[in-house]
Amino acid sequence: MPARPNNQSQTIRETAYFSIFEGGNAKDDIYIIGDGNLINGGNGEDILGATGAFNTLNGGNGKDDLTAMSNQYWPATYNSLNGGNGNDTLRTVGAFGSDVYGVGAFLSGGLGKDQFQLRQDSDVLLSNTSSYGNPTIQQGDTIQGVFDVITDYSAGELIDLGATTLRTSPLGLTHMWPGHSHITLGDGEYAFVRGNWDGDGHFAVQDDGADTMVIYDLDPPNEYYFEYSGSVVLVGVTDTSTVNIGTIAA
Ligand SMILES: [Ca+2]
Ligand SMILES: [Ca+2]
Ligand SMILES: [Ca+2]
Ligand SMILES: [Ca+2]
Repeated sequence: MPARPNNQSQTIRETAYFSIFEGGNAKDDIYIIGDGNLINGGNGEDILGATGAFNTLNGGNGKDDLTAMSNQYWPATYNSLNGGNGNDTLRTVGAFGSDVYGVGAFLSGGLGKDQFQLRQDSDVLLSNTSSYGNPTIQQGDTIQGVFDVITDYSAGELIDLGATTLRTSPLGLTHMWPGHSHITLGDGEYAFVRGNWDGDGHFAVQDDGADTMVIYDLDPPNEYYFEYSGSVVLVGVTDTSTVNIGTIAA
């Protein structure tokens, strides 16, 4: 693409594939629909967004706002959001159909005190046959869904899930058929599950696992026979008392 003045703000709205978009030193506002793009905000407080798959958004220096979002035609999967230096906000929005699994977005806040606003809805289920008949999630179960993944969560960083009630009772399961049990949460509830993430769309429940998953639910109760949920893996986090679930100020 043509060189642009480095110190002038840019607003870019394009559909593109495997293209590179370079922000300059000023505040850039770039939103791309498509796959495989690289968007670099550079210095300044940038607003970067993508719809599609395998896009990489780098906020660079400054307090940036990065979003990966699905729309009605394009799911947003396997995008990477990297805040870089500064206190950044990383966001995801998406809805996925049944039996779809993988990664929504890889989220890395980088240096600074970053915050995360996640609004995913996917078919989060227990995928192993041993789950059938279990009253709740237990060691040895495997969770499958479209997960967001925070790769560098630091203690105290705010995660806004649109659900603020920690579920204290065991998670419920709705048994559809053997090997297909849905995790059920109440409206506005979230819960922690310890285990090991496989690098994609599976999470093995294990009491002494290396990672933590947070499952959350915004759905109105009883609207469907089963409910979808959001889920985020906190890589390398095992002490849930360090996880700050709350609401980002408007
Ligand atoms: Ca910039
Ligand atoms: Ca920036
Ligand atoms: Ca930044
Ligand atoms: Ca940062």
